Amino acid sequence: MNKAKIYPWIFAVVFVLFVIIPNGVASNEELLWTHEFNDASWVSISSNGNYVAIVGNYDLWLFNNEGKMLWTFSLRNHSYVFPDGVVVSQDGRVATVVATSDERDWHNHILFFNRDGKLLRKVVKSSGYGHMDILVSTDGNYVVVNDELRIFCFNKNGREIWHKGHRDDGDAVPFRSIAISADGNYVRADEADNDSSYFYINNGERLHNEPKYCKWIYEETVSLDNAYKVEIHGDKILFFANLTTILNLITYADSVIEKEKSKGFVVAEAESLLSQAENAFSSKNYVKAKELADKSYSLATDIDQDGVTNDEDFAPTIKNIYIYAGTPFALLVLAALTKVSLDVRKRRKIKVRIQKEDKRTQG
Ligand SMILES: [Ca+2]
Repeated sequence: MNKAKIYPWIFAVVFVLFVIIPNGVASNEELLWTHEFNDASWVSISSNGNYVAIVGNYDLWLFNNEGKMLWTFSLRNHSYVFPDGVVVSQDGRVATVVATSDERDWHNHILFFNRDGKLLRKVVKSSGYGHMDILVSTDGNYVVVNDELRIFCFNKNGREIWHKGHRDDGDAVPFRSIAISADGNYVRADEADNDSSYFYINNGERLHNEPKYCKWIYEETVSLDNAYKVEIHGDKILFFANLTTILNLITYADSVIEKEKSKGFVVAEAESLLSQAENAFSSKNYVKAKELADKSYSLATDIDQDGVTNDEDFAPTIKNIYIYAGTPFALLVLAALTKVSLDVRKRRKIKVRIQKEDKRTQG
């Protein structure tokens, strides 16, 4: 075992001896921050763990994972009441379900915000079909909302892509709840008779059977990699880091770096980020440690960061966009040069012809 390989093991042993054992194995969760609210009804964490959205009877808030409030939106000032849920996607977009009422009916509103708290779109659905659930796909590209009889799917900007009514077989068995698969491809609608329906998320087409190997997500209060968790306790929001998970992410990034290195890829930058991640972890800056470990992993597996992993990249150290973009550019230059040279020849020919004709007329 070489030196580089032994360091993470030493790190892990030290961690177990001095961090996990003294705190007890069960308490590998560290409370990173907490925030007190007058009222907080629903909470959501983005799949990457970077954002937390909270909605209460009066306000909507967006926080980052370090507990910094990014913006707030007053529901009360817009006469919205009864929030039914909130979601936040990886890029910090927020969607929430709230209601308004007139003399005749209640109306559900689905509000879509960008990361800066700008209201991008509001969709109004008349009520009478009960409470609404709201979920966002892992990649943040779809927002799915349901009431008892309908499911609506929106794109990330709040444009409706499809909706489905409850299956019309004479028995009104309302939708009880919805779930989205962790891979972000399917929607599951659970019915009151314990039956379920399944749909492709991108077009709403009904599946005949339950897709295999699906992990269903009913609410987002834990980040997808399990590193962060958010909870409501009375008037408080609590944000936890799972130290075992973050340490595993660091160890995993290290093993990936070693693997890529053994294939001959230059991973110096990833190594530097990883040692920064280890330092951040030691100084209890867990958010930074996770961020650096994620970056280090990403850099190790895709050196030029063009989205194609080194193994599949035919030029792993040059962004493919330059190569693809370079080809048409070269063709254009070639075409332009050819045209210039043709023009020059044409002009020369014309010149020669004029000179000949001049000679003839003079002669
Ligand atoms: Ca690449």
